[in-house]
Amino acid sequence: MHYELIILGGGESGVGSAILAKAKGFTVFLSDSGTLKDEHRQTLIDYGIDFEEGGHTEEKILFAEEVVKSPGIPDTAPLVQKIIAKGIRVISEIEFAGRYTNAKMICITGSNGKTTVTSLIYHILKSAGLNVGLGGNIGKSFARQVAEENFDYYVLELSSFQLEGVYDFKADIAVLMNITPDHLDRYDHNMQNYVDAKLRIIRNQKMGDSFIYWIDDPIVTKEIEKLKPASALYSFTEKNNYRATAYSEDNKMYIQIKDSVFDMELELLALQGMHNLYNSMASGIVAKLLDISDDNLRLALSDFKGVPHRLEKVASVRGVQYVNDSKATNVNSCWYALQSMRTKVVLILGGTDKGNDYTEIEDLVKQKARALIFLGKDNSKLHNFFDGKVSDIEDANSMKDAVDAAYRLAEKGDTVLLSPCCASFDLFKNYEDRGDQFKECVRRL
Ligand code: UMA
Ligand code: ADP
Repeated sequence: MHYELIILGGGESGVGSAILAKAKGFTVFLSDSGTLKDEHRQTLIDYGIDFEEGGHTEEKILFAEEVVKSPGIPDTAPLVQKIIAKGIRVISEIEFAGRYTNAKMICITGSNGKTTVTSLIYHILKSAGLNVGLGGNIGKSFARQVAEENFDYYVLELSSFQLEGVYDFKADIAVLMNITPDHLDRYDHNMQNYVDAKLRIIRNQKMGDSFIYWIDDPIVTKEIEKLKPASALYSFTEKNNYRATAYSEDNKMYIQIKDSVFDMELELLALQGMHNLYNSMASGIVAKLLDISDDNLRLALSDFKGVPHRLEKVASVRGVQYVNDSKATNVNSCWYALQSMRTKVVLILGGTDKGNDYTEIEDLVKQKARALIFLGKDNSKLHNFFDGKVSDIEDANSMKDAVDAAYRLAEKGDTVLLSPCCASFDLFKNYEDRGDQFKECVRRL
């Protein structure tokens, strides 16, 4: 049988794409090199979608008209190279699903802060009564929602992996939080390749569309000069820089937009810390662009519950505060976590290295870290960098060992911070598993 559309990968993204493809009348085949999760296999059977698992059959795949590739599969995978060499277009789920909805697209990317900002914008719009969906790199796949829901707005978190495969897709409102090194292992250790993927968030934007960015980000501002976006530009900063759309002064944040000024006391914001001020500002600009009232915005910025595994306070045990920042999977996010700490810190870090350079956190570690605990299968890179810079350094092979060591090393008034700088896949299923195990071990202390 000849299939028009091939879906590579049968995870959240691939299964969602297959459901949408089937709904739109394509002859579609899903191929997964590994073992499908039971729920995904069952969904494909329920929807009558042809699929294979345990390997990719090239004879089926190399004759497709188009291939929708799951974000976890890199372009360098030999099969993907063969598909490209045959001239078959390889797109992402976002490109595919974007063709079948007229909803207004609010898209968020950045090296850090994506999930927080996406969730906060969603909270603001939903609280204001808009018919809005949440998706992308978070939760239920965008494609599946396009197939089965009828939203007027989508708030989409977009990873660089997803952005790699967008061509005609357009964000009506694009938010780029920041660009710092991440995922360099996937980008040939070439930062510009990663930057280029991120900047695809403004691809196809025209006059009337909006682009929100951090005015102090050296990489993004340089790219803006180079690319000269046609969209209207809006920016944010924690400084009192009136050239920015959102800025702060005298413990208040301001958003000046559409001839009006929104203001709010910083202490009333649900999310605290400098990075979270950026997150509130970016979200606030989106809200004002969509004409959310000041009262609704103020309420939503103050009653947002936050997202687990991001600077999440777990418990205070014998005067020591334990904080779960398991989602800090790169060096920059750990920098912001350390920067927001008011006490001495016992820092638990380590895991799967993504081409990390720890120079960025060196000064903060020297200032604030009482001890470091390296939690990973291979801690040699961490030892090479930090040995001799902090007096107490220990290795741990499990979360229990790490938390026990932290308990021993921390002094009253300290904070034990899990902010690993690394991916979690060496010892844990994912960052949620790592954070959940941390919380469990702390509760058992
Ligand atoms: N697979 C193949 N062939 C290969 C390699 C993998 O078939 O050569 C198969 C695997 O066997 C597996 C499937 O592909 O069954 C997995 O695909 P995937 O890794 O793309 O995972 P999904 O479950 O589809 O989830 C993806 C995103 N995952 C990644 O980008 C790695 C999810 O982001 C996203 O929420 C989901 O799509 C929704 O559409 C997760 C993530 O870790 C949260 N993102 C990265 C991050 O945040 O750092 C970018
Ligand atoms: P992402 O989805 O981009 O990974 P998250 O919102 O999940 O971002 O936050 C991940 C980590 O990054 C958090 O644990 C926090 O320490 C840090 N962080 C959150 N927002 C920002 C920001 N605007 N700038 C820098 N770091 C941030």
